[in-house]
Amino acid sequence: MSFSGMWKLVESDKFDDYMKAIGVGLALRTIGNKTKPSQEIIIDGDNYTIKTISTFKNTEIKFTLGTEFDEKTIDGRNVKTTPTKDGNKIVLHQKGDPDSIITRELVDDNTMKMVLTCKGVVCTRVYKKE
Ligand code: DKA
Repeated sequence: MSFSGMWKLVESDKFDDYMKAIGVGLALRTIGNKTKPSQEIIIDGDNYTIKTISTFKNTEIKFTLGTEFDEKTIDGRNVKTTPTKDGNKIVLHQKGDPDSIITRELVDDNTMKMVLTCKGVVCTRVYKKE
């Protein structure tokens, strides 16, 4: 079982609330709610590359587990992110305005559950292997 590969969004719950919590305005939320991104995850030891591909924007983050990095989020915030691995979860602690935690959990070979939390809002997004 591995995070490596290409994933496609198939389900999303409370994403609008999450985007509100992180401060995304109505125009961008409307786009965000309609967009079904793909994510490509590439793993080399403790080094991860996550590419998010959508009709709205393509972004890429690169990090090493345990090492804080500067992340520019898809909505344009600059945050300091600490990536860790906890069993079958990759956890990104984003410190910024505001703080947020994003986890990706490998549920089975074909299913990755993403949980995004901010200010008490918990958003769940399910991705399937393409
Ligand atoms: C995802 O990869 C969601 C990532 C969070 C993006 C936050 C703001 C997006 C605004 C369009 O499934």
